Amino acid sequence: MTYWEKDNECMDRAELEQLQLERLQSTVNRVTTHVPFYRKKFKEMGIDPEGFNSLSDITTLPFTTKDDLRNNYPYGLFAVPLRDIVRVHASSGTTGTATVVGYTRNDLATWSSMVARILTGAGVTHDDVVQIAFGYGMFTGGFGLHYGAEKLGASVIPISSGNTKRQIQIIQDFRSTALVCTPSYALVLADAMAEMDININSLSLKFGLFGGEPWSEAMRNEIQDKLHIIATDNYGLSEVMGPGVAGECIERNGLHINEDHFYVEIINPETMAPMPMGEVGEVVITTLTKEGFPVIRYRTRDLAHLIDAPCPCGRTLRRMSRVIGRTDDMLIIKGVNVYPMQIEAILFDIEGTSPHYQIIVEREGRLDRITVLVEVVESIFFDQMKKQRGLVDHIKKRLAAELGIGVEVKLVEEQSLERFDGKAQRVIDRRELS
Ligand code: DLL
Repeated sequence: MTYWEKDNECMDRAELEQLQLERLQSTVNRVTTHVPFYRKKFKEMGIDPEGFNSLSDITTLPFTTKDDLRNNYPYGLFAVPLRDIVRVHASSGTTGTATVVGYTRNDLATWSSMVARILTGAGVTHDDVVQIAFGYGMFTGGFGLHYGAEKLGASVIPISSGNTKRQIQIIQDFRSTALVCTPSYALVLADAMAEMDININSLSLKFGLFGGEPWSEAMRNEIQDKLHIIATDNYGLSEVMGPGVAGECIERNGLHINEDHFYVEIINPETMAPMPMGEVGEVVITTLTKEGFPVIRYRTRDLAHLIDAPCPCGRTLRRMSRVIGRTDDMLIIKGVNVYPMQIEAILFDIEGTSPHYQIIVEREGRLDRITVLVEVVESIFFDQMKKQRGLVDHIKKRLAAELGIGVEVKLVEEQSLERFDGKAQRVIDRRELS
């Protein structure tokens, strides 16, 4: 069995847009009636919740930001009484007050279906043994993928995150066929297996579904080569649902958005104007069916573009590109915009560097400086200075050509940078401290 909602995943555009419009109308009505925050905002802006005739009217609605969620902590934006909420999740809250989200029973059913669709698109069926190495808890990754995989009928291993040795033993003993975690943790597992001299061909792994953090095409290639799997990207955020918003099919060329449940706009984050099709901007999402915690035009701060071309897999759901960065992790160095992902893509492309790196931003006087720490394979680290210097120069040149600014590069010993079992933290910004 696969989980294939052909009626919804292969609709023609006119039919889909009609469905989106009807669902948008009912969402606008729901928040006007049940969420004082939106009622007040709409009133101030003179918005008539009954006056929605076309999808493009969405641009008249206000945006919702993370600050709005924080200001209404914990339950202020819920659209149903707490007695109808059957699950609560929250973002980690490492950078301020946590944002809290709630799900009704219907929301949980929708969530499972959305994730089951994405697992199916990525190749997983009810014959698979799915090892979920995302954290279970307030983070949406573990539970989100868990219920989707169960819905699909796969055999689910809810191992949760961390404990790399145990993860590997379970992959071997339970013959896991699908691995679900962050892409950076997939590489941690791959490295640990290489260290343990495990023959990858003796494992049953076939698929890897990775998400929760940005990663590059080069990183995908590295994961696929090291683990001998088909690695797909899936995207979501807790404010909107969690995983299940969009995911790649095995074509691996963009993430199909579950457009019958989410309306996605791409805007210019400075002017708020819609971007032309295919151009990169900030992803803005409106939920179309959520009951417990609907959001209108949520500014994700993630940067991506839409892909309009048809996909050979047959799904007509429009795709979004991988997330290439965030409006808030863009570093402005000497006036130039730099995204960590640009640096990653180059490092992965260079022979002799390992996929682990860290970007340190400092201020010297008035000038910002970036230093990229790159782990290199042992043979190079202990090699002659000349070779090391050659590699540093090569990396610097490639980075300067891509970024348009000079960057310091330091080679460090393999395994010397911190590893993460969830989302990797690649950038250390020391500018506030100096
Ligand atoms: O990370 C939900 C999720 C869990 C998605 C597991 C996929 C798999 P949050 O913790 O709220 O939710 O973090 C959301 O993570 O705004 C993006 O910046 C980033 N992110 C999530 N998936 C991807 C991805 C989950 N595939 C934030 N590529 C989002 C790039 C991603 N960034």
